[in-house]
Amino acid sequence: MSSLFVTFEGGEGAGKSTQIALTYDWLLCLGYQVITTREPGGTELGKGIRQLLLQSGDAVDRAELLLFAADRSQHVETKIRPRLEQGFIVLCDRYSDSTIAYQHYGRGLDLDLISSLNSIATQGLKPDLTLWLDLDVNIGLDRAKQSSGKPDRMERLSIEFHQRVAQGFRELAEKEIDRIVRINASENIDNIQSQIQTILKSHLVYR
Ligand code: Z5A
Repeated sequence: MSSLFVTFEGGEGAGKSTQIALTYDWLLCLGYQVITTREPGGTELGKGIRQLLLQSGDAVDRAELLLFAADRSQHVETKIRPRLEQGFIVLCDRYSDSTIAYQHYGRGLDLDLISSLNSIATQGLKPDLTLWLDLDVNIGLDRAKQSSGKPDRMERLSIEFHQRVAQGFRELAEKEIDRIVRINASENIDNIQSQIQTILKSHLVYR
């Protein structure tokens, strides 16, 4: 059985975790070997980095960028790549597109710098498929607030910041049409899952 690396991207509260869990159950029922993971926080080291990133308030923009890169580096080398080599389907909640959307479009850090760090951290590992859950920023932030209660450090940023992030995902999807597929995330949970299964079926069949 061949491996597949699928990333889920989008703004806050877009429904990534919900859809990853449903996709995992569906693929397991079909008999695939599958794991779910996330960034930041997909490894033991990453859990500590996630805590630093989302709960402490004092990382400057470049420190934040380096922490995301450190998390990804550990994640790719110790978890994602080994599972892919074993033939697993890896479903990952956020990956390098998030760094471009949040740290470049959102924070305004230099794109070349981010691309270099992404290359170092991923060692060239790109997703086979990226599902971009596209949802109005206000709806997503409301959902995230309702589900998590206290907003984390990123959720507390201005609406303008989150609008720039959304623009980042739009532009990335326009540039990488072969990899990034837009999902209409304003539909209900079942309809979104059907969209995802339809797209994934073609990838599973043609690999
Ligand atoms: N970040 C970064 O800046 N740079 C990077 O390189 C990386 C990340 C990798 C990670 O936070 C933060 O790090 C993130 C980007 C930044 N910024 N923030 N905040 P996280 O992992 O804690 O948060 P998240 O990725 O944004 O996930 P989330 O807020 O938990 O949202 P979600 O996973 O997309 O949504 P959900 O949990 O599935 O759903 C949210 C709620 O909506 C929940 O109550 C659901 O039941 C409900 N829901 C889901 N789908 C629907 C539909 N279709 N209709 C109605 N309600 C729904």
